[in-house]
Amino acid sequence: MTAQEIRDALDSWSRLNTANHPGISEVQAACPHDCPDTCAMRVHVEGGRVVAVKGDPTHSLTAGTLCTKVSRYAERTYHPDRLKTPMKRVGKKGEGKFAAISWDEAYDAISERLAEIWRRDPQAILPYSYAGTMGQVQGEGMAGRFFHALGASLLDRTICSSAGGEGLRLSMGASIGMDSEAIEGAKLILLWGTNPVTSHVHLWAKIQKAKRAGAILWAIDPYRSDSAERCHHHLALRPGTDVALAYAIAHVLQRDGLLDQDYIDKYTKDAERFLSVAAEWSPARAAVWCDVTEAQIEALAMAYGSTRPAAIRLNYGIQRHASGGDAVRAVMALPALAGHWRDASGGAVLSTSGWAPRCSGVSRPDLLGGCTPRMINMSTIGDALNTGDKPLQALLVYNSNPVAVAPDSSAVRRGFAREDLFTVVLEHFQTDTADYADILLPATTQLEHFDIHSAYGHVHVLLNRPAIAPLAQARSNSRIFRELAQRMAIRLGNSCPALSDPALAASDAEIAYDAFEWMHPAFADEVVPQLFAQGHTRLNAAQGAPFAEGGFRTDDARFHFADDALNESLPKVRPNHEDWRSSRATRYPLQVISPPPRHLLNSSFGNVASLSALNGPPSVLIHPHDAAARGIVSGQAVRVFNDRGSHQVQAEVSDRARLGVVVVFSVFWHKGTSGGDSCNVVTGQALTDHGGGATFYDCLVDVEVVT
Ligand SMILES: Nc1nc2c(c(=O)[nH]1)N[C@H]1C(S)=C(S)[C@@H](COP(=O)(O)OP(=O)(O)OC[C@H]3O[C@@H](n4cnc5c(=O)[nH]c(N)nc54)[C@H](O)[C@@H]3O)O[C@H]1N2
Ligand SMILES: Nc1nc2c(c(=O)[nH]1)N[C@H]1C(S)=C(S)[C@@H](COP(=O)(O)OP(=O)(O)OC[C@H]3O[C@@H](n4cnc5c(=O)[nH]c(N)nc54)[C@H](O)[C@@H]3O)O[C@H]1N2
Ligand SMILES: [Mo]
Repeated sequence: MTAQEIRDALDSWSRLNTANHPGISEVQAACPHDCPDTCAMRVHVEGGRVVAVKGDPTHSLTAGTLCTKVSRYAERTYHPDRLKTPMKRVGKKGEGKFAAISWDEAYDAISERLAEIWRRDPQAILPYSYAGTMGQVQGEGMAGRFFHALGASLLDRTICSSAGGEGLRLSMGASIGMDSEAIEGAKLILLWGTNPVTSHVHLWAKIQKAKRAGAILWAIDPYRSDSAERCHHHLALRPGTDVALAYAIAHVLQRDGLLDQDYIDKYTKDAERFLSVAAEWSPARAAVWCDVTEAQIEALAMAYGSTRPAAIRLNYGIQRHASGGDAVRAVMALPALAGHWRDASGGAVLSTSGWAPRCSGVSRPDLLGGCTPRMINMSTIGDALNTGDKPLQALLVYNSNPVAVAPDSSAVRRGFAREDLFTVVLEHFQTDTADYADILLPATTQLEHFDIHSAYGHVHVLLNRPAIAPLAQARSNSRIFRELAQRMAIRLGNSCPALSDPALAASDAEIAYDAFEWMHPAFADEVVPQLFAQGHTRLNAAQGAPFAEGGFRTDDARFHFADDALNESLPKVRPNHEDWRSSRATRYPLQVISPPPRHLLNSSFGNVASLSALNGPPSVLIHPHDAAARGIVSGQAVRVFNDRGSHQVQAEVSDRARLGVVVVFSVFWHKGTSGGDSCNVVTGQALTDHGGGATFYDCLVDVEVVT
């Protein structure tokens, strides 16, 4: 298709057209959530109202079914608590008392205050956003243009995947890996720091297919997750010790002659340096470090060195610790040593996002006009709001709920409570963060706006056509930032000419066009026509065994075991920030991890009643010995606490938790818990080794009965 044909097709997809279809109609959509599956959806509309949201049977991963959460998307959309009008704060910060105002009043109030702050210092303004929607249009498409035109401080979006992303960049050159769907042909599958039954549920169907065909499944996870429970083997290592385990596997491969020397010589760089460190990490030594048995490591390494095809599915759970980036580098090294990249169903994958030819220019960094604003790490927003000699004065939050999801909630709340901070929140609901807004704006959901998506757990691109008109007075993020740009341009005039750039008036379809390199080979042949014909398409990428002959995105196309630009060029075994053998552990002897429960999506479904019923109340899994030592029995109310805070939950005594490690599920809204504090009151703001990532699962606590 020509560029003009693509633009026209996007324009047509961006329009609501159910009005043309009397009676029941089916609208093609994409799931917006932050999940590797990025499902294709069919939205059933009857008389202008959505009656059902279903999985698209023609999309290979979605295969006609949605997860329980998103099949309730209509319930979430029509929820009585949806924000209906713009509102301004009338109570104290955090109290959550608001009065309705008109859109004009809201824009006036925001533009007046932002202009005043901007005149003193544009960098006193900060966007705060993450992946409430992963769409290119409602994500940074227009919002990024707005903040770049203003020259606002930049947000380093580190809260989820930046350590792993940097680990991939250092070793593979980009966020690429095997096609996750090819896992169904593997004979050995390592689920390493991932719980697909919960957090990547459509992949589970592929894994089951492999299992039925004889594949052996290993889970490498500190607790017996729903996925680990269904594996043949489970290695319950201490959180944050994966680098040592990977070195020990490499140790056995080398010791037992299981290396693919031909692959190493032709397609990798610095393997001998990696292997010389591995030589020091015998299974016996790693067993002590990881707190597992030597026999388990030997068995895992032997299986890995002698089974083909062998696939490793990692996910971001592995990298929320001090060594998160190095854990990813060390695990990705294993298929390069054993030559598993030669097989279409072998290799490893953390993210597939780099296969999609996305344009980073969609948010128009060129509008900065050459200036380089400071970068603020979203994972330390607590510190950023409370310290520093040039304090932030304005925060615009969209697609995120930082008061609940960012680490060290007490610091975050203290920052948000600052009387001199001007906070605007774009939301569907009055979340914990919305409670602190000065101006709260009602945003549209995926059923009410247009978007285009690529994915991080498969290699498809998907369209989302709006199914219904915006509810009440909701407006899409893109529209809100477009309109705010106009207001700001009037106020600031010639002092901020970038606000009058045509990029800030672009339609949603034009933003979608700008989001991808449409002439890239990944879009060749029938890929683009198919996108517009059925609403989703598989890219020409990651076919077969993409790294069978190198082809990594590093400068020399080889896999890199080391990087000499770093202080520590090889992956390093280091203790956690909050190490279980440290003096801090005498006060707080238990490690805590806080992975997602099945029926929450970060904090996004925190208020959907039918899902809350399925999740049950916030709980902690604690090993019977750790429970007995504290006089804890199942069903009791307990406190999970440290010097940063205390989170009240219900105890579930179970050997699904290993000794010394408790599991609290997250992220519940603070105000949805019995004590008013959710799990991030205990997590800290220390960062990962690479990528400045959050270290949610690197945390020491103790647990006691609530008396
Ligand atoms: N239902 C549901 N699905 C989701 C989400 C959700 O909230 N709910 N969140 C989505 C998002 S944003 C993301 S990033 C992905 C996350 O997807 P995953 O990374 O799969 O999710 P997590 O549950 O964070 O981590 C997976 C597993 O890693 C384990 N783990 C923790 N620490 C370690 C460690 O040090 N080493 C090893 N080997 N394992 C460890 C945890 O116990 C957990 O079982 O899921 C997405 N999908
Ligand atoms: N303790 C602990 N904390 C964690 C994690 C953990 O495992 N443990 N996981 C971390 C991870 S992996 C992640 S990714 C982060 C996630 O953190 P966030 O990205 O903040 O995700 P959500 O909590 O789902 O909040 C997204 C918000 O965006 C809103 N939203 C959705 N669509 C739109 C839209 O179109 N417009 C607007 N304006 N708003 C919209 C939703 O209503 C929701 O309130 O949390 C992190 N926090
Ligand atoms: Mo995430």
